[in-house]
Amino acid sequence: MRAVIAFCVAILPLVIGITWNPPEKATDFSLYQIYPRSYKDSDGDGVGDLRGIIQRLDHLTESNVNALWLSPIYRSPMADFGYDISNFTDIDPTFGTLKDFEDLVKAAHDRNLSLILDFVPNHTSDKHEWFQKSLQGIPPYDNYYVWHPGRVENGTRKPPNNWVSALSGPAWEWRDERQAYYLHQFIKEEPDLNYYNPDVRREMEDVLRFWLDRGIDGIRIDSMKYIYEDERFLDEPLSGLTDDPNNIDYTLRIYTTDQQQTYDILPTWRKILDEYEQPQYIFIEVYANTSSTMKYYHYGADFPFNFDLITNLTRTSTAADIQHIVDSWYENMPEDSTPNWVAGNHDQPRLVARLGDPRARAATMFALLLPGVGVTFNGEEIGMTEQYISWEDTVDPLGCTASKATYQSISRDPARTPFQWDDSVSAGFSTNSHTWLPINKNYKTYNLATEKKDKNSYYTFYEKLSNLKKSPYLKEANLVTKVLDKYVFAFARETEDHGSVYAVTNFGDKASIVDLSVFDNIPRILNVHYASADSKVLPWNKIIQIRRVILPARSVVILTTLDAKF
Ligand SMILES: *[C@@H]1O[C@H](CO)[C@@H](O)[C@H](O)[C@H]1NC(C)=O
Ligand SMILES: *[C@@H]1O[C@H](CO)[C@@H](O)[C@H](O)[C@H]1NC(C)=O
Ligand SMILES: *[C@@H]1O[C@H](CO)[C@@H](O)[C@H](O)[C@H]1NC(C)=O
Ligand SMILES: *[C@@H]1O[C@H](CO)[C@@H](O)[C@H](O)[C@H]1NC(C)=O
Ligand SMILES: *[C@@H]1O[C@H](CO)[C@@H](O)[C@H](O)[C@H]1NC(C)=O
Ligand SMILES: CC(=O)N[C@H]1CO[C@H](CO)[C@@H](O)[C@@H]1O
Ligand SMILES: [Ca+2]
Ligand SMILES: [Ca+2]
Repeated sequence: MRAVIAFCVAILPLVIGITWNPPEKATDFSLYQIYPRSYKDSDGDGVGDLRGIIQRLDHLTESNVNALWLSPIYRSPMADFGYDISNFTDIDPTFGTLKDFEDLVKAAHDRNLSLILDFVPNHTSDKHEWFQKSLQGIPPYDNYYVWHPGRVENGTRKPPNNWVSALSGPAWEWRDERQAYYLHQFIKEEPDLNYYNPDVRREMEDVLRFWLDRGIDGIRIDSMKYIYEDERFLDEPLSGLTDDPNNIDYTLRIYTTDQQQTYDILPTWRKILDEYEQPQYIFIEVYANTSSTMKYYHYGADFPFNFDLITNLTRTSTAADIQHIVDSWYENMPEDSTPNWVAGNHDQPRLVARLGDPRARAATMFALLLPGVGVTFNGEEIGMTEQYISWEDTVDPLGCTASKATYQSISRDPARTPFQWDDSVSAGFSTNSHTWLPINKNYKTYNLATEKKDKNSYYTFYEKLSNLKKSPYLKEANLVTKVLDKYVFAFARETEDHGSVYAVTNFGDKASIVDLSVFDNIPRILNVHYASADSKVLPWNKIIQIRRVILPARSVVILTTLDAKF
């Protein structure tokens, strides 16, 4: 009987990956987001503060961070934990004083760390003096916000149109004092400023100068796409996704987001920043489609944040999906500009909760080894997971406006729990055993001090990546991306004279054997710089043949050429 020979041929989509060369003056550094309430509490009240940040700047230096971005520290009633600002030129007492801030700027600069502030131009707190005066119709504040008398239908007064807040519910709130509605694109305690009013634009320019005079190195602009609204106040077309007029997805936001005036205001801010000697960065927070996002590069931003690792990378992503995520940014970005990769932030579930470990490590590897600025949200360098927060302990306004049955899928609290420094009281975050959000119960295992001693820990991995990232040779290295198997994606960073690094990840649930010789210029053998999986298969600091590399299920591997200078 003749033997039947079965051929098993893996058919891969024929996708040619990109080769990208960093521009001459490429900006390539590591940016770290601090959520001040949760980084370090210096005075034992259970909430993080500026002195706490100063005490723990060494962690940033050790982690090769170049710039820190602080979520809002301004005076605020904390209805939205600082994004509701009642005084743009003062520090909230929770966080400290202006003197503490000045000390922080100095301490950061002493360590060559740039300090970026969150600039929140779209709205103020309803407790802001401007809004209180606007409410009473006192000039010139009467026109600082977006007021509208609404429309009367069959004798009943109704909001001017069908606009929905970006956090759900109507975007309009009635005030008897003014006999009018005001617009709030976020919570009702956050009335939108009226940017058609030149007085408002001037006030916000003064706010920028106030902080620039105190030595900051740039701004991260919050909720940029919401700044201007169409002045005709027309109904937005319905999306058809839901019949609920209070649902976030009820309308297509063509009159409340991405207005041309929103782009046009950016160069006016750029001009102010450029009046200062030290280089000033502008980063933009925007979740929008590719063309609307990329457009910010042309209006004076260093970059709009790239959230594709958050919005598009999932546990089931294929290698082709991942290659698309990576290639798209470089392909769509204007020439000679700065790419960037954001792995997480305070509005998203924790990276490890989203992807599981070790797929999360792949995302961290992308953020730090792909060319450009890599952004880390505090806690993600130690792989912090999400803590269950009871309904009673929930404080996020988004969670609180939901019901006991639904809050868990909406609340951002689980991703905001205090940083886990060590295994002492409150994970070394505070001397107080009661903290503003509960400490994650797993802190005895997952904390910076313990992880530093464990070669397989998340932090050890992060440290290795950050050491590679800081190398001047890697900053000049090109980028080549490849799909090696259905779930195996790899990219190379190649230099001419200083060696190369190959980053490989298997997102699949099965082991895969791949041939790395699809990379041109690759030598026959490479050093295993790091492997997340079984050390018997890929022992660290051992040499392997590139033609048959075994990648266990869900694994991350970093390989370097023997001549690598990083
Ligand atoms: C903001 O705070 C500063 C410093 O406390 C104060 O001088 C200023 O008047 C305040 N501005 C407003 C609008 O409340
Ligand atoms: C300070 O950091 C910048 C990049 O953030 C780097 O270019 C410069 O060499 C650093 N200076 C020192 C003294 O480390
Ligand atoms: C207003 O009244 C008219 C006539 O009674 C009716 O046809 C219409 O549906 C009403 N509109 C609303 C919005 O209730
Ligand atoms: C992206 O969004 C803008 C503004 O909302 C819209 O004008 C444009 O058509 C969209 N582009 C694509 C490709 O969907
Ligand atoms: C992200 O996913 C959306 C929806 O599937 C898709 O249209 C888009 O091309 C993806 N973007 C990237 C950069 O992968
Ligand atoms: C990522 C981010 O900063 N999101 C903020 C956007 O703005 C709203 C309102 O200011 C905040 O609630 C979000 O936290
Ligand atoms: Ca404190
Ligand atoms: Ca607005």
